[in-house]
Amino acid sequence: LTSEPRAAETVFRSTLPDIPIPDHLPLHDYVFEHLSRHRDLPCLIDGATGETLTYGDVERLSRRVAAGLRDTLGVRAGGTVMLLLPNCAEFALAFLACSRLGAAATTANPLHTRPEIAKQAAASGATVVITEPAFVPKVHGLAAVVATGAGAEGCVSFSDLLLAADDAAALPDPAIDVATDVVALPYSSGTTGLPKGVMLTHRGLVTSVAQLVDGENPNLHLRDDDVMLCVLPMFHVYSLHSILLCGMRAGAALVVMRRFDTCRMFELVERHGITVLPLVLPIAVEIVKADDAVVGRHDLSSVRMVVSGAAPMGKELQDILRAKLPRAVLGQGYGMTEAGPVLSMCMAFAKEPLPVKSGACGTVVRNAELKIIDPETGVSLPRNQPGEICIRGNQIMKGYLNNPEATAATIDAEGWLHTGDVGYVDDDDEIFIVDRLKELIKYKGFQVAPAELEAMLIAHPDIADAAAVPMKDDSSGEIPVAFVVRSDGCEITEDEIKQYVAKQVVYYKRLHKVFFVETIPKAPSGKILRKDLRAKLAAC
Ligand code: 4UU
Repeated sequence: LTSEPRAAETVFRSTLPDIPIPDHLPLHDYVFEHLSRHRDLPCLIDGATGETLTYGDVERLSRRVAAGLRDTLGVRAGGTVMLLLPNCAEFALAFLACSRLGAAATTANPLHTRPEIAKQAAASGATVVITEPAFVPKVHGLAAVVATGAGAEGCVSFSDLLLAADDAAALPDPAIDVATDVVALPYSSGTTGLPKGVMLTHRGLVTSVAQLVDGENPNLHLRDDDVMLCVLPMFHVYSLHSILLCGMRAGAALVVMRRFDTCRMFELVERHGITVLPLVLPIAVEIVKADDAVVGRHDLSSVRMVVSGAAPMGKELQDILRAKLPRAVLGQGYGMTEAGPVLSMCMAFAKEPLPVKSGACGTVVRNAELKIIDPETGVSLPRNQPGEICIRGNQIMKGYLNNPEATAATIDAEGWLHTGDVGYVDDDDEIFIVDRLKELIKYKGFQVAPAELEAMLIAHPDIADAAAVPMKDDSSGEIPVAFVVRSDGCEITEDEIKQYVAKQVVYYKRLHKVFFVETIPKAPSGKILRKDLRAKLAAC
């Protein structure tokens, strides 16, 4: 055997220089590093009530919650707490409290069904679930339960966690190993299979936040006089990272909205002078669809930046949106939970902005390396050639919790994380995503794991085989649909199948269509040929 010398890899880097990034601070200390400057500035503003917590309040209250979780519920370094909350101040306080204790916060959508929650609670090893009274019946018996608001029986009330005196809450800081200790444990199916716990460490998240908002010329230039809308759910990594953590690091005010509503959003923009709007495709679609009369009634001129992410946003939509918000710079960020999460960010958001193209999803973040590989050969590709996007840097996940096989299938021996996204880097270093190799379905930016739907479908006695795939949709990005092979002699209908799935899953995983087929196309290995099914959908 002769060993060929390996061809040099084409590695893409940010057009911005690398910056020093703290590698010794736990996440909460990093977020509050500039507290002396930000103490009296508004941090969390409740969109519904206007109630405001300053940075000083949030720092102090998160200490108390930490003391409460430790003393009342025994949460310690290495422990796990599940946050099952809609957007609210308590989410932020509890997340920071976990960080203080050296515990991990595993986040989930409170609209998940009990079985979905039970699975994550068990797999993550959560000993405490923090939720709202309305969701308590879904979590009863899974772990100790903390409920916000009043009057939830059998629960510790969140307000009791706040009772610790400030001196008792002067916690002896636990020894946190920032390089290895997990602070956030979101769930993601990655490139294949069922949702898995994604271990994001203190250093990982500090790096990822710093890559966007730190340095002389930050890639995402947030200032302490910025007002950011926080309507994207904090339990998803996009909002958790790019709104909550980046916003707080920068000292911005966050206007917290529990549920999206176009008119309410316009009102809040006007009332609080919102300057930064982080969005996903369906919200952009709503803004574009909104009556000009409604838009015209509100002064939206404060908005200077509109960030879109979590799903592709086409050039056309971006152009219409730009016309509606003429004073705002519009661009995309590209993230993936496992990538820590941000891989690339629009350079028009930098302090010293660069021109960008519609449809691009940014330039690779600084202090990181990105390459595009031929999915067949693994060889790295030059500019303008589409291939699988891979990323390397301190920001990427440590791995999947208790799943070394899945970790090894995603992060290779040289430390490259393989995204399962297909894209290319153009002559100006802008990244364009053009396809997806992985199984994922993205409905309104939310992950739907085909394997989860398929396991459910195949468990039905009237179903012999099944495959779940994404179908393109203008307002949701993609919708989950299934190809189903009925068992011999069975007459199960499309509606019965939809109902059967709907009963078991959160709303966004529901099937929108069922196509009955004779067989599911498979490779000799047994792998579903998803490309063939997607092509079939594109043709119909
Ligand atoms: C085309 O969606 C996310 C995280 C998004 C994010 C985070 C911080 C965006 C901006 C930001 O600042 O994570 P997941 O794990 O839910 O989904 C990851 C997948 C990607 O692999 C890709 O397929 O979602 C898709 N995706 C995008 N696709 C994410 N962003 C984009 C995008 N264009 N801009």
